[in-house]
Amino acid sequence: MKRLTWLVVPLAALAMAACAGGDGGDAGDDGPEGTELHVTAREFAFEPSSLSASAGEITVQLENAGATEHDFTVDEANFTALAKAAESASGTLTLEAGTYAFYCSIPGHRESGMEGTLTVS
Ligand SMILES: [Cu+2]
Repeated sequence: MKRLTWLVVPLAALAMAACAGGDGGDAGDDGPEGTELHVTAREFAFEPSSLSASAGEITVQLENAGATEHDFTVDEANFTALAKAAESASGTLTLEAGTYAFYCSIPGHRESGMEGTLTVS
């Protein structure tokens, strides 16, 4: 009897540890992390110009591949991430489901083509 107990207890502990690990992984996937978007800016366009994200926290990684500074602006979130030439910037904004315009707010850039659409669902 004693031998059986020694065997069963460690097995039960292992099984519980495996379960806990699985649950933790699921929680992470479901989402407090939110969406991470990677966008490249140059004269005068964003790549890609069409983005999609899950509602909630959205992290924007802006890479400026251009020769002058550019930013990534979403008016509804009061958000701007500004990157100098050949540098990058990041920031986090929160959005509900909907369709939003993003653009570069440097004068003249949006008019030259630096705008796109962010779809949040
Ligand atoms: Cu720009």
